[in-house]
Amino acid sequence: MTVYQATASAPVNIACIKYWGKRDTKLILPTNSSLSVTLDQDHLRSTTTSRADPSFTRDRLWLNGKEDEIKDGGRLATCIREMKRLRKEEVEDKNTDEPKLSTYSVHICSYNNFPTAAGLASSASGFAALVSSLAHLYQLPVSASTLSLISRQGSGSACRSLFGGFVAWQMGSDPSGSDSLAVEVAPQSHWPDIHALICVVSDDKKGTSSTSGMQRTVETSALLQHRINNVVPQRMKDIEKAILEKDFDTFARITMADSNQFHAVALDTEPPIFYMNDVSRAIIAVIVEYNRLSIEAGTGYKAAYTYDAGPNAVIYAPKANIKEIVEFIVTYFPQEENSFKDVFSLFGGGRL
Ligand code: 2P0
Repeated sequence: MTVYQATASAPVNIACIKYWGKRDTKLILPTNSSLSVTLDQDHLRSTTTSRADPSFTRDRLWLNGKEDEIKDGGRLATCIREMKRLRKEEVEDKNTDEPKLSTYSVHICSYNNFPTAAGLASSASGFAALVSSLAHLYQLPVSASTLSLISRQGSGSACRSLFGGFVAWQMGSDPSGSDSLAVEVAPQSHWPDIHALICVVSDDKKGTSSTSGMQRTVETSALLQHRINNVVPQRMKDIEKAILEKDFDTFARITMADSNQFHAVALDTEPPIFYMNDVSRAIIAVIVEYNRLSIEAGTGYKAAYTYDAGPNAVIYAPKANIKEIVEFIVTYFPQEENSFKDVFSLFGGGRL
């Protein structure tokens, strides 16, 4: 008997230009393009195994060993349905000898190998790994950008985790979502000197989920309209150029400015949303001072901070600066309650 089973994994990504707001909540079409760095480390990944079998009576999913409901019309159901559609159209309709896997139910098991204490969003790596494993199972002859159209419908940021290195999610303009997809800006090998340091400030569950928070921002923030119309389009061009030219000063300036503006639009939401805490803000002050001293000495920017929908800092820096940054962070923020729980070094480094 043939066993139809495949395993794939996908890493976490951290945005430099933030996605915040949808113009279509069902198809998950964003109000602006975004750009991220995929953290290429073995210990921050989701790994998913999918199996199709004619004896299965319904689609089922287990997350970290616990069964999760696949709600009708929900994001998981949409991704599975769309992958089965691709299997039928791209494989079974073209070669009628192929087994009709699109008609079988699937069982899916997914694990995150990073501690939930890291406070990192798992939906991006999770949906990217799910779509990758089904693509292997179904032997789909399609590109990562095509798969990104489907992982996007699981979680917006998941479309960017299908590529390594520097990745853009082009917002697109078609109401069907057919051009809202991820593309590679540059592979990690283009600029391997950039490292990322994750400083876990708090592992508390965040108060406002990204999904509901961003739609409140769309509905109530005037500043968001300025951001999506007048700011992000130019920033996308400028940061792509900076990445291609390995211009760290520009990369750092844009990354920090976009983190600041994302948190400003969160604050401009009614009622306001606060994701950073006092420790987050103190880390910003330290990085700003570190850069100021370096700029005054004529050596340019040394590090860039960015914060997602939570208080944890991600610091991008050239490899040569990482040791120094870790040293002063540990000095300023000794490991204690309400301070760092952990510091991770990514892009070749491991846990410090
Ligand atoms: C990002 N975030 O670009 C931004 C920055 C959070 C802050 O993508 O509703 O979990 O599943 O599409 O992808 C978080 O949004 O939201 C996010 P859904 P998602 O990384």
